[in-house]
Amino acid sequence: MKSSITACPLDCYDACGIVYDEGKLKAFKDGHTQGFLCPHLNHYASHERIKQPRYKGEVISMQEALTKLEEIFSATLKSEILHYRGSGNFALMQGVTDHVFAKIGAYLTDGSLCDGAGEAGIVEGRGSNKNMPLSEIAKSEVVVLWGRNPHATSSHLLPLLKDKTVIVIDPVKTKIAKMANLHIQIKPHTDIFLAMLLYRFLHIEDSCDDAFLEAFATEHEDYYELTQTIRIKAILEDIGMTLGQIGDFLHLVVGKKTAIVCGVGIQKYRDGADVMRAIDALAVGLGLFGKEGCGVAYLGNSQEGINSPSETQKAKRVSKVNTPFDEFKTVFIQGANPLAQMPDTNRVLDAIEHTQNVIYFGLYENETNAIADLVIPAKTFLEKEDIRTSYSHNGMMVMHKQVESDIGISEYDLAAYLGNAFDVQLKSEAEYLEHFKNHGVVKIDGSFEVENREAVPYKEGFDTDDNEFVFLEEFEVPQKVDEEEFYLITPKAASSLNSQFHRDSYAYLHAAAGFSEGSRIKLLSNSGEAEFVVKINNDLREDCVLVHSGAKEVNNLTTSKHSYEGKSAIFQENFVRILKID
Ligand SMILES: Nc1nc2c(c(=O)[nH]1)N[C@H]1C(S)=C(S)[C@@H](COP(=O)(O)OP(=O)(O)OC[C@H]3O[C@@H](n4cnc5c(=O)[nH]c(N)nc54)[C@H](O)[C@@H]3O)O[C@H]1N2
Ligand SMILES: Nc1nc2c(c(=O)[nH]1)N[C@H]1C(S)=C(S)[C@@H](COP(=O)(O)OP(=O)(O)OC[C@H]3O[C@@H](n4cnc5c(=O)[nH]c(N)nc54)[C@H](O)[C@@H]3O)O[C@H]1N2
Ligand code: SF4
Ligand SMILES: [Mo]
Repeated sequence: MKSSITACPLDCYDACGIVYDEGKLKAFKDGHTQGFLCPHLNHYASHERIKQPRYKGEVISMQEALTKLEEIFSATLKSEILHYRGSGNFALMQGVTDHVFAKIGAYLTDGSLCDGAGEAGIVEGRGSNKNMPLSEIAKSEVVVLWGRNPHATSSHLLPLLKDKTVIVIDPVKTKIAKMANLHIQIKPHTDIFLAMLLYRFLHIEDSCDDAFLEAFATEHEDYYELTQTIRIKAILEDIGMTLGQIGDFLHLVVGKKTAIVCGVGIQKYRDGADVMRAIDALAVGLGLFGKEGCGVAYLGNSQEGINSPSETQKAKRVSKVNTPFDEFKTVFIQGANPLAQMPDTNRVLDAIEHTQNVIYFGLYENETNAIADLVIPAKTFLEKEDIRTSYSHNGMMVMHKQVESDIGISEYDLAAYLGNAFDVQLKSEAEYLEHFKNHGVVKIDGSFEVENREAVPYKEGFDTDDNEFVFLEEFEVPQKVDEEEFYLITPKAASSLNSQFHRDSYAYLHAAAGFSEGSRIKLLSNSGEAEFVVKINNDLREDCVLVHSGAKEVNNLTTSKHSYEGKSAIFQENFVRILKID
């Protein structure tokens, strides 16, 4: 009998389990999904998708599209082909195409548009990125949401916060900030100061977990000295908080089972790795590692504990942050919308226009397929077999095909077609699925999890050479805005998943910034400019402009420079000026 079990494919912390019931998507009652999905999946069927392939604007059949694809590849030196893959669908079969591209000698990408800087900071400090899963956050007494907006991006965290002490550190008075026991409405890009000041006062108050420090962080005195280089009064004033709030924070967390739940908001900066590492250091001072219900949750590596069946080790790669599209004759874009989601759109557009063949393989119309020569529709997650893992829990979610459809082609079938055309061996689809599934194990409570992932990592110390935490030894003082400038923050919108679904298009400002609701403004940064309609939101700080990720043209304003560590995009490094248009 056909199984009705699947899972949401989207790039989202929660990776919810789904039951497909006569055309309706219903949430798993058990486990973290807790019986509810979010608006993206509740309205999944209402989003218009690309139904037919096209070449140079003309509708063609799928067979013609595949023949065209083969022709284009045959006419291109394989080292002049780039495979640019995004995260529109997070399930594991997406990666099968990597294998074929690597084997024919095409380029793949490396680097990150997402969490790379933070991850680099974690790895420098701890030697690995092992995440605190949702099931452990459930056991905490205190949850610190540090640059994470659960009502928009991880709603299945919310039921776990019930009856817990909640602290929010966010420049925006988010919904969760309004409900929290303590909200620090921090100035953007100043979290490193806050984390270091908290460590310093933890030490001054003699509240560090000394046994933990002696066992796994013996360089702590040097780190304390580093924290002493910060001028307390001036910095507190600058970042928008009081000494009282430092005291309140420590009072709420010391001696409590605490989860510090970080989001990507803290690390969209060139020193994003250091910010994350300073937060980790605070957790070390509090002795939060290796204990039940304690730890730091970030975006774990969703593929932790899973060996990739794709042979891509020898593939040549270019960065996915400042990709030199113009150095390639043929660019194959899969599950991504680089013309909206990569930084510095003007640069991307200019580079991609110098590419002879742009091929887009995806679900929706957007600014990238608008400039593509060949458009190949994909199958939705309901129309193909797949399996997925998560970056916030350890579950492995089997995704069975639910419906037959004439529209689109699956990633496996497209990879198999190319493999056949260019002599690349592929395993059967069932073998790939089995390969992934073999990394899972059924737990005592009946849940299916990735086998080699620990619920409570770092019990025996860190994964560094000597099992000790490696503290920051220096840090960069972040740049400050001029009086005429604003911080540009670009968090996720509740209504869209980056550039999929309902994309928000406003620039949000505090009323005190002096612009009226509905007026048109131009934002200017040293990367470019973009026009928006103003919405007033007094939950923002007066020195911030908020434009959601996925809003059209927001990335005209962002730089394609990399973070110092982690080869990551730094979407919030630019400041903006505002010009009134009408
Ligand atoms: N609805 C929805 N859900 C999503 C997504 C989506 O687009 N829409 N995208 C998915 C993806 S790809 C990802 S990576 C995750 C990311 O999800 P989150 O980690 O929640 O990331 P963001 O929404 O970018 O930022 C979170 C919070 O950081 C705050 N912030 C911004 N700058 C700073 C700062 O300098 N310091 C501090 N302390 N906070 C700051 C923002 O105001 C925001 O409230 O969400 C996933 N889930
Ligand atoms: N300014 C700013 N820019 C940002 C961010 C930010 O916070 N601020 N966030 C960044 C982050 S965290 C991320 S992760 C990136 C995300 O950026 P992208 O990886 O580009 O993700 P999406 O915008 O979700 O676009 C994904 C595309 O995937 C396609 N797709 C969906 N499902 C499938 C499928 O099953 N198969 C195939 N072949 N295609 C499919 C859809 O057509 C969609 O257009 O954006 C980054 N850009
Ligand atoms: S919360 Fe995330 S995983 Fe769950 S249905 Fe929504 S987008 Fe999918
Ligand atoms: Mo992301």
